[in-house]
Formats: sequence, structure tokens, C-alpha cells
Amino acid sequence: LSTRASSILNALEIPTSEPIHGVYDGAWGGSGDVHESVCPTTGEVLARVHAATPEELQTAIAKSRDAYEQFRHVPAPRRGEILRQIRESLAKKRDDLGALVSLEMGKIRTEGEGEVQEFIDICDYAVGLSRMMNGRVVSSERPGHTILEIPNPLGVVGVLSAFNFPVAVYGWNLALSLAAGNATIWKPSPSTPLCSVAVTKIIAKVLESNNMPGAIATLVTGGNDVGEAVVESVDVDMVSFTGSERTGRKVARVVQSRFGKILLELGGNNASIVMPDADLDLAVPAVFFGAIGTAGQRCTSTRRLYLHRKVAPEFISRLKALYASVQPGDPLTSGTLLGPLHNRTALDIYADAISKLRHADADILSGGRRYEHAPFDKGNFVEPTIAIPRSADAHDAIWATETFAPVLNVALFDELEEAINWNNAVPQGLSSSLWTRDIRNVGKWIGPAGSDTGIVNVNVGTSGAEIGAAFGGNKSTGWGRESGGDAWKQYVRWSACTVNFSDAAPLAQGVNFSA
Ligand code: UN1
Repeated sequence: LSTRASSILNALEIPTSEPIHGVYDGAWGGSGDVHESVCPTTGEVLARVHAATPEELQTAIAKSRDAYEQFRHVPAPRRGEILRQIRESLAKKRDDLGALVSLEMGKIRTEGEGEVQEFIDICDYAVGLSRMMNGRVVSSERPGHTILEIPNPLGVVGVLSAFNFPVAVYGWNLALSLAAGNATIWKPSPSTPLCSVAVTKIIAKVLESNNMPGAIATLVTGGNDVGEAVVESVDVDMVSFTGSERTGRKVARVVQSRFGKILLELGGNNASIVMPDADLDLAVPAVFFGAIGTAGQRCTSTRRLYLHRKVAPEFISRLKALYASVQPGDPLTSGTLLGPLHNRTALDIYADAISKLRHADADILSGGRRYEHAPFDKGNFVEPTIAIPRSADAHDAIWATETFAPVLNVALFDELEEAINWNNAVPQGLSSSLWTRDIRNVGKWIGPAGSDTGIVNVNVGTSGAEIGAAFGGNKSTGWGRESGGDAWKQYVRWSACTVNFSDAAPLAQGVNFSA
């Protein structure tokens, strides 16, 4: 192991000698399949992590269930106190954990740290929430009656997360779920097991020092078989899944067929629309970050750019200049803006998108190739790409497909309505942004005939949302909402309780049923 990798792992108390256990349910274990964690920058195998065997998995699910049954009796503010301690422990390890995200996932250091910051922020949010997860009192139509809407803990929440946010997305789920009095069982991406082990170590210590069952935050690393078992289990009350539309469709069917709850965060195919009155000093860098940040591997990455014909030449020349200034580099080195793609599959996705663009005779303004010279040949580095496809038809596969790589397609428009139609014409509906100073455009954009995405921004790029608002998308993005807003309401079981304090028992709607 390189000294750099071992020093990051050491700081997070991850053993650098084998075996590394990828299962935690109050105790560490895992004697199933081995999953390699490969550094996307150097190709170095960072570790081999042992997943759960089918039996270990069933034990972990059962222990999560038991943990929930204990934990639901702990008062919510006391649960908040545990979250506060988790928050403090995460904050102490913010830089080390951020470095591990960069090492294992490949995003640059400030983005790796930013992801840990999201986890810290959502813990703060959930600490507050733990004293505010309130129900309601509803007026009854009957005298001497009161209706209460009561949120109770839900059960076990299965969290299936993706490689691109190996820490934050779990954090959003864990924080709300724990505040709500649930146990979680986390199945991370098989290619980022070390991030999940490091995070779980931090949380486990806090739970154990509070004499709480560790299985409140169970971890089961592994491949599809592990994910499928979690999704199929009737002991898992809600499944929160982040990933592709294809897998999401399968997960949703299975969970629906057993009448479980489902929360989906699937593909994004996010557009920025630039009006002639836009402030390009703001818009150009924002599109640059949206398209290239995390090497185009955020669900919220900017993939489509719709430019008003009047600003297009200037916008494109300024954006091309920024692209030309970008050098790929080690994501851990400060100043690097472009790290590698996460894995070989991502390289194939990129290559496929470029070949489709060439095939369709698109104008490739920038990029389009892999970096194949040393030292980049060892990692998954690609040139960020800007293309103008011949057709602007949003139904065309080039526009309608989410390509998880830094490929930005551009089209020109004359009227805002046309651009809004294109924005809405794709299957996905996660994030979108409009650049304008004209309040009339803003009104159209955020109104009934405006953008149909879950995140609708004005003079703010498509990616980089704060945790305070609900995060999620519509249509094939799956309609799920995580993090802020009212997202917590999904992590509880609601009951409407009508209580009769009177000496009579009248029926609702004045129904008379006396014998
Ligand atoms: C994701 O890409 O799955 O808004 C999550 C953002 C981040 C979260 C992205 N706060 O880009």
C-alpha cells in the first residue's frame, strides 16, 4: 500500500492488513465475498473487504430489527443527543474522511470534505428536528372528540447508496432515520467499502459509548446479492435507494410487491438555461462547476446547456477558455479541479457517449478523449467535453439519457418557452437552473408552466444543493425527497388517532345506527 493511502487509512483506524471486515451489527464481521477497493487515480488496490455471507446478512437484519425495538423507546431529544455526539466525532475526522473520499471515490479534496460537511450539517439539522418532529391536533366534527396525528418510529430503514456520494447520502438518511427512532441497515456501493467502514466505525463508537445497540446503524457491504436481500426483506420497512433508473425500477417493483415504503433518488439529466440578460460572470463559472465538478458524476451535474442565441458565442468562448485551463490531477493535491472517473465502467460510459456524439455528427468543441499518457494512464482520466449535437430534440437519446461523465451538450434557443419545453421533455426531473435578471422570466420558470424538476434554481447552478431544502427529483428520478424540507415525515409511521373524551359515542357524518 502506498504511504499516502496507509496514512489516510491509519488516521481513520481502518486496518491496513487483511482481512477488513465489511459487516457491522454491533460487532464487526463478514466472511463472505471479497470486494476490492481500487484507487481511481492510481489503479492501486487499496483494500480487500469481506462482505456478508447470506447467513451473516440475515443475522444483521434480525439484529437491526431488535435494535429498532429497543431504540424506539428512547425519547427523541435523547436520540438527538446521540446525533450531536456523532456530529462532533465526524467533525473531528472531517479532513481525514474527506481525504478517504478523494482516495477511494476520486473526487477532489474540497468536494470530499464538502461531502463530509453535508453529513455534519444534516446531523445539526436532525438534532434540532429531534425536538420538533411534531404531529398535529385536528378539530373533530363530534363534541368531546379530538383527533391526533401521531408520528411514531417506523422500523428498519434500508439505505442503498451509490459510489458518487459514498458518505453524504448515507448521512442524510441516517440522521433523519435515527432522529425518528429507527434502525438503519446500510448497503453501500461495492466499490466504496472503505468510506462506509470508516463512517460506521465513527458512529459505532458513539452508539457503544451510549450503551445503545450498534445495530441501530448496521453496515452490510457487498454486491447485488446483498442489496437484493435487503430489498426483499419484510423486516426492512423502508428502502431508500440511490442509483440508476434501471436498478431503481427493479428495486421499486420488489419493495412495492411486498407493500414496503420506498424512497428513490435516481438519474438526473439537468439543464441550465441562459437568457440574454444573464450575468455571465456568474453563469459561466457555475456551468463550469456544474459540468466538471466531481468529473460530472453528481446526480445534479449539468449535462444540458441551453443558450439564448444572443449570448451563445460569448458564453461558449468563455466556457471553452475555462475548459482549456483545466488540467487533470491527483484529487488529493490542492488546486486540482479535475479528478478521475470512479471506475472502468464509467470510462466505458464516457467513451460510448462520445462515440454516439461523433456518430450523430455532433460538433465537439472541447475534449472527447481519454488521457492516456503517464501518469494518467494508470487512472480513469478523461477530457471534459462540450458538444453541440445536430439536433436539439430532447427526445433524442443523446439528450434524453443521463451520461454519468463530464459531457455537456449545448443547444441554442430563441424563446424561453422553447428552452423550458426542452428542459421538461426528458424522462428525468432532478435539477435545473435559469440564468436571468428579469423577474418575468423567473415567474415563468418557477410557476405552473415552468421547470418540472424537484430542484428549480435561479442564478444558481444545478449542483451543490444545501441540506436544508428537500433534495430529490420528479418523474424517472423517482419522486423521492431526502435531507431537509419535509423529508423526515417519510421516516415515521403516521397514525390518525380519534379520542373520545365524552360520555356519548356519536358516529361521524351523523350516521344513525341505534338498534
Ligand atoms: C448526488 O449526486 O447523488 O446537490 C447527490 C448536490 C449535492 C448532493 C448530490 N449536495 O450536488
